[in-house]
Amino acid sequence: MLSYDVAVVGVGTAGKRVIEKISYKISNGIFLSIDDTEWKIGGDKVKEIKLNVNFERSSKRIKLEAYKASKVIAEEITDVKNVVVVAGLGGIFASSAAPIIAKSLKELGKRVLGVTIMPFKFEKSRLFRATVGLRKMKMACDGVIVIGNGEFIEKSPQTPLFKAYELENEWIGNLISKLFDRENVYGINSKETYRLASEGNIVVGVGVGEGTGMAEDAATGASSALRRQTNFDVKEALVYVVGWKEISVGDVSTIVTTFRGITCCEGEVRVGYYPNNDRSLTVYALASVTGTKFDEWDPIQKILKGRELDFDVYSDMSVDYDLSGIKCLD
Ligand SMILES: Nc1nc2c(ncn2[C@@H]2O[C@H](COP(=O)(O)OP(=O)(O)OP(=O)(O)O)[C@@H](O)[C@H]2O)c(=O)[nH]1
Ligand SMILES: [Mg+2]
Repeated sequence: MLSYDVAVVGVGTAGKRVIEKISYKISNGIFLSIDDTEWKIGGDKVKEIKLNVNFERSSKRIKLEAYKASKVIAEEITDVKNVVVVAGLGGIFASSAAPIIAKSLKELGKRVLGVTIMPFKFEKSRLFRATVGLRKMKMACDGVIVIGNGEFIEKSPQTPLFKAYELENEWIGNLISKLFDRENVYGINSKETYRLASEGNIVVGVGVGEGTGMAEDAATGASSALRRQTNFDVKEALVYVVGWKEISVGDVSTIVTTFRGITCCEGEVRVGYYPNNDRSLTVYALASVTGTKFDEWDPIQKILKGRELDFDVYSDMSVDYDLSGIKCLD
């Protein structure tokens, strides 16, 4: 019987788009998507579960259906210990469903890593819901990685939104595949990722470099993206360097020195290296920080310290459920 390293569950529209990318990049994984839209993911690697919430698309209804769906997911991934739940937060669907799915999978003994995508700052009506959703994900998961849509890429304002998403989804897919890459002898062990992600506030920065200054440029891009997401210095970081196979020891040293200089990181910086045939370098940095700018989108968090809004995820939920409303698309 085949055994898999990881199961990746994409929740909501953004989650569904990202899981499509990931399914082409990770060879030893199981892929599931939970959403309520009809479009079909390309390829045949992703099992799609469509939640039936069209008639009453409320947060409460989505949560109940998500709770039921988590039982279906559990059956699909019985032999897998590591689960990644990917969700774009801020809409109704994933902000409601993803914490429920993460929590029930964790209760079944899975090691759950959340990868949450935060809205652009201009999506004003979504910021509060996204941050509350993030808070729930932190409580539900063993660790959460936060990706800011605005900061993940140094995009030009002229870039069409769908292209920015496309590029970003490609990068998110690459990053997640590196987190579970067990073939590369210079890689970072996924246990390290879980450990760092469980430390509280983890943000991601990415930078790309080409040509002679590629190491410095890529490290500067990733570090500057991190700086924009927090007023605090980086405490500790995992740095994934992907690309140019002839990278030298000097380049790695440049990456670490540049990273430390810009992020003022005094703690450990661990570097994993993932060579390929590109003539460029991409640096993904996962950094642990004391606080992020996303915290400011949720002022209630400061007032209610420790007392949670609407966090009893199973309240009003009957455990005597009926799975017939859940449709798996083939
Ligand atoms: N990186 C990336 N972010 C996306 C994409 N689509 C949406 N987002 C972001 O993710 C957030 C949540 O959006 P959706 O995934 O569309 O929301 P949803 O969970 O499906 O919720 P509903 O709007 O209720 O359907 C948005 O605020 C966007 O910032 C995408 O393809 N890639
Ligand atoms: Mg949607």
